[in-house]
Amino acid sequence: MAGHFKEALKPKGLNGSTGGSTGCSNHQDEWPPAPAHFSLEDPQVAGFHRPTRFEGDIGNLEVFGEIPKGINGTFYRVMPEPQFPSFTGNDVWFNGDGNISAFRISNGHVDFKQRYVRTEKFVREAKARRALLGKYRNRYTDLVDFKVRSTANTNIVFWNGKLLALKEDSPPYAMDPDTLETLGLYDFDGQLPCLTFTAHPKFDPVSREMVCFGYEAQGDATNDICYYTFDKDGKLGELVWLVSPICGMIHDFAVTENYVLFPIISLTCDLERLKNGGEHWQWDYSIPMYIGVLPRRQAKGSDVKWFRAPPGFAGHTANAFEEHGKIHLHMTYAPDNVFFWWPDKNGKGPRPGETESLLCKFEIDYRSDNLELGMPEYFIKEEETEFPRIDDRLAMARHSRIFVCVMDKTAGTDFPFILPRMGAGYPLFNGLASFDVDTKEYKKYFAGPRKFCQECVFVPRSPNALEGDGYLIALLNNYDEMCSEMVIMDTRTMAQIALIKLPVRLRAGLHGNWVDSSDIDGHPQAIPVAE
Ligand code: V55
Ligand code: FE
Repeated sequence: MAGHFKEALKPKGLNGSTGGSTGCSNHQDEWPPAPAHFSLEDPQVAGFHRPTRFEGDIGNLEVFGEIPKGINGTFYRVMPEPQFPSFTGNDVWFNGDGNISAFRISNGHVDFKQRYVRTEKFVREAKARRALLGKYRNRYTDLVDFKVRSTANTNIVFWNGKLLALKEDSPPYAMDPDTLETLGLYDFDGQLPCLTFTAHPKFDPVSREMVCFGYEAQGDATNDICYYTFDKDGKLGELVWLVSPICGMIHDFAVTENYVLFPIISLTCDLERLKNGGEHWQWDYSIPMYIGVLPRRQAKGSDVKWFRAPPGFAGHTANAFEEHGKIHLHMTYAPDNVFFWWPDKNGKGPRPGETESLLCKFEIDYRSDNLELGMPEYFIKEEETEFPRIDDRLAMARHSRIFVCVMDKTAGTDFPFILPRMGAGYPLFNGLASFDVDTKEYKKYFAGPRKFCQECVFVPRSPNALEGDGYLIALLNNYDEMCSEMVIMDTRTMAQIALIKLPVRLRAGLHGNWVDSSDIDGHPQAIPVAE
């Protein structure tokens, strides 16, 4: 499996190494030296992004304002935070080790706990006291053979009494939801049908199924997509193998009552490039934005239809549902490559932060022979929005409210103050917004002039509250204090009702989820669709 690029780098006798046994000579002098420190020059690990690598418990966080007594549950979130400095020179922020935060809220109090996921990478590197895993999703740049390369750094979801820490290139890692102890790699009791598991599984609030997929599902650079589901008892349900038109990144997806949708990002992978030590992804301006649509139940791989939208970046999905015979897909879409650090084959791409993700709607008729979707309808045009969330009780059904991170450049952010303090800082948002797709009401919350905002989670005011009536919880980066805060807002007003101060800095995270103590299986019950 190891390529010549890796063989040339591989030393013998490294702690925990399974390499060296292949009979290659000792290339100790070619061993990439382990940087002793996180470089002060590298923006990926500077300022607010400097890893603290904190693990521990802090009880009774300081609460300013009042947390409603009705909020009872845990906010879990994950951030990539490298345990050791990379030896690859330009590590991307997506490649750090997954560090899981849990904020347990009850009776107006917040207890905080944080633990790294004990991935194979984390454990072997801790033992070696240095980085061993090389570039993002390029095993040929590793210093040892890893069975699983997961960094477990993208999402943390509740399933069957466990937390699953997710990276889309690998199976999940399971964790104890109370202690955050890593239980180990999780293959669903031997049922996992392929090599990968998405970082964005969807939870059906009616059937209680988890709807999943993996891409590059038969290994690096393969075009195979595996669509699969687990029922509420943890048993494998649907299982369909499909072939993608390109080996592109499928980061998020969407599910309706009867369909599964796979939007493909125009970043493609090439095995030769990997073997030569290159990047996993390269942008391709010639590729349309594909959206694969597959019937959700009892489908064959050949039932998939690949719809095409104009070239653009498929961001996160808010939700999808069916109405009047059409599939409505609400997601973010950007005109250019949001992941600018993976440019095209000529090095062409937008400058950092130049292209903006916008919330929009695609309407798709699965039965149509016309596969060209045309431009989506934009919901909000005036400013960048990403990390859309809905009231999860309406997942796969008709929702009206979308909660989203927003960058309102006119809101009063003190950019000259923040920019030198933030380190590599994408994505950047200075507030949250609520958008109603029916009334078009757009209400914003601004975090403050020296704060940025991370993805939110929605907490219903009560189990049978109306759609979207409740609270939002999100982390803020406070650049005055170089510390993190957690904000709780009321969705009726989009105003802050409590601010919880952390004595530590939590870097940019990816995704998180709310587990309410009233949930029977970690997920909310469906509520009737509003008229
Ligand atoms: C994303 C994040 C990832 C990744 C692929 O936000 C896509 C998108 C944190 O890792 O590996
Ligand atoms: Fe994501």
